[in-house]
Amino acid sequence: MAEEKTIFARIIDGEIPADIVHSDDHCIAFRDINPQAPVHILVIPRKPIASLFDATPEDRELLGHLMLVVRDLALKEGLDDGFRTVLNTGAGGGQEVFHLHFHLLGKRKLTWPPG
Ligand code: DGP
Repeated sequence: MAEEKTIFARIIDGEIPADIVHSDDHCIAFRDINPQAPVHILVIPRKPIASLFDATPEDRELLGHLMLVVRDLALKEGLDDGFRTVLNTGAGGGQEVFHLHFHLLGKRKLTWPPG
């Protein structure tokens, strides 16, 4: 039986609308539907990697690309003062959508440790 498509795969395929702020051959980025900060963007690979557990050495370049897109978007959003990047992995790590994604959060004071 075919695996059910995640909500993020459906956004990539244009089946569900999203506020897309970046798109290239390897990834897209869009604003989180439930923002936890004034800037809250998700950067996701087009390749359906379920979580960081599922990444392989083959994904090395792709993961690096995602990080640089996070950086570029942070600067574009004016987060010169700093920002937070979160990668929730697995249910125990707070992951809800099983399509790997980086959260980019900024424009509010971010405390540590996180909740
Ligand atoms: P995580 O818990 O790390 O798996 O984060 C999933 C995030 O995805 C969560 O912050 C809410 C966001 N999200 C879930 N469904 C949608 C959607 O349909 N559209 C958008 N833009 N964001 C979504």
